[in-house]
Amino acid sequence: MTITITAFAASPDRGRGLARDFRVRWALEEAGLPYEVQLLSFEALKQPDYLAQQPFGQIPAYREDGLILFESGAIVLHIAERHPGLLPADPAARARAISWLFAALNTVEPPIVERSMALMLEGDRPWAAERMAMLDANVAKCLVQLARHLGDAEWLDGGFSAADLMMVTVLCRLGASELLAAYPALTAYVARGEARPAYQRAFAAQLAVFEASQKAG
Ligand SMILES: N[C@@H](CCC(=O)N[C@@H](CS)C(=O)NCC(=O)O)C(=O)O
Repeated sequence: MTITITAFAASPDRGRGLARDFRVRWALEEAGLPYEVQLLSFEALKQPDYLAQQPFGQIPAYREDGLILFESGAIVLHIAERHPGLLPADPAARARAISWLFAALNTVEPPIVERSMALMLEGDRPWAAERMAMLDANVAKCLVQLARHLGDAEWLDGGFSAADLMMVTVLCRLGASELLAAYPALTAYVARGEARPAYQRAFAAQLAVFEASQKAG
């Protein structure tokens, strides 16, 4: 089986593990699957041959022999369902882990991304402070419930799963913000994810691409 994923040739996240190929790399590392990476420019993402793989012209896409997938969540779930270590064997626990995987993507990620975009693009607008207060509150609403659910458990539901992988990548988008720091249990949860050897390998691989792009100019 040959697996190829797509990633940015020069990632705007500067190799900090935020671009969404990272979560796929991490899942592949957890599953012990070797993979190749096709590096693409922003321009190449919008070309018809790539749109045939990823209809929105984004990274990541995933190719596994004849199969082509897109959407990082669907790709991580595909890997997790076929390889041990990312989903529990018990059907009920497996279904709960998948709920949390969707929660990371559909409930927690959107307000975090909306806030990041506002910080990046709207900080100089006259209404920025008022809007930021609302966006912070939306994120905090998720974090308070997530921290309540996690309590002093290590992972979201029993052992580490694809749900934790996804949730940690989503929370990482908050960086060192005070929003996350207000919840020591969540900060420790993210640190546990980041300490996993598979995370470290995925991070180093993504960073190496960015560093090479800088050297190449
Ligand atoms: N929902 C998609 C989002 C993919 C996505 O937003 N990718 C970004 C990088 S993290 C991208 O390719 N942006 C370039 C663009 O939209 O032109 C997924 O999870 O795979």
